[in-house]
Amino acid sequence: MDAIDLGFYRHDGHLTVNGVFGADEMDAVVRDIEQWGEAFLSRLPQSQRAWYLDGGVKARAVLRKLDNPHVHREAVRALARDPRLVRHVESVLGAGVSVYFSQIFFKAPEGGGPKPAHQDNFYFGPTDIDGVVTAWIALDDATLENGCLYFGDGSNVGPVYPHFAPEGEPFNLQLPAAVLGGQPMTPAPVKKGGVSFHHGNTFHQSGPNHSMKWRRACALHYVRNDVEFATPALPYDTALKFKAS
Ligand SMILES: O=C(O)CCC(=O)C(=O)O
Repeated sequence: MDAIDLGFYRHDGHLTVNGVFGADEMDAVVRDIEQWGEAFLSRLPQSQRAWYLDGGVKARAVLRKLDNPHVHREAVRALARDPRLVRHVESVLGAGVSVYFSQIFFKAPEGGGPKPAHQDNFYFGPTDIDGVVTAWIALDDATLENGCLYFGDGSNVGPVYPHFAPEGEPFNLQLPAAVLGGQPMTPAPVKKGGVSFHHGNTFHQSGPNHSMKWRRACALHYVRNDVEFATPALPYDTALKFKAS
């Protein structure tokens, strides 16, 4: 297996590696996540619906995301410690890495909503801005039509900017238009089983799903084992940190 192109990653702040996992492996994870999602949705209290449901799909209640699948599902822990993935993460961060936080992003067909531009390091507030990399695993093909990620090339070398949250959505922290103005955003389609890596400072966002197909992904937010989180913008439970190597 080829080594990750570190020069590209450090210059652009993101990198896509296709074929890390097989399509059949992704299907098995999707089946497991669907089961979990159904049970989760049936128990979801009214007070948490705004956080978890996709506001873009009006006809039915569908999940936008699930938090910390690495805590709840062995199938995701297996991905998190898989040497085919960890070797790439370690070549970016150095030896000894953990998953600090993880998310399943569902983005349902015909309306799954966009995710506004943000920097993961604003959410997490790490003691070393270069100590965090997100491995975004494509559980389906992610395309321009179904809402792939877009990245601000080179924004990884800039600062972490203040974010704002719209009224009633304290979880939806995002970069202000004044910061985003001069930053072109490059689409990054990924094949099912591929992984898109991004630096914690890299601006990124995703579009709405205009297609008839799901765009599901599992985001594993890795951190080098010596990094701590001094200024998190949301409450993260450090006890859930999972040592992958
Ligand atoms: O999948 C998405 O739409 C958003 C992903 C994201 O923000 C992340 O992985 O950090």
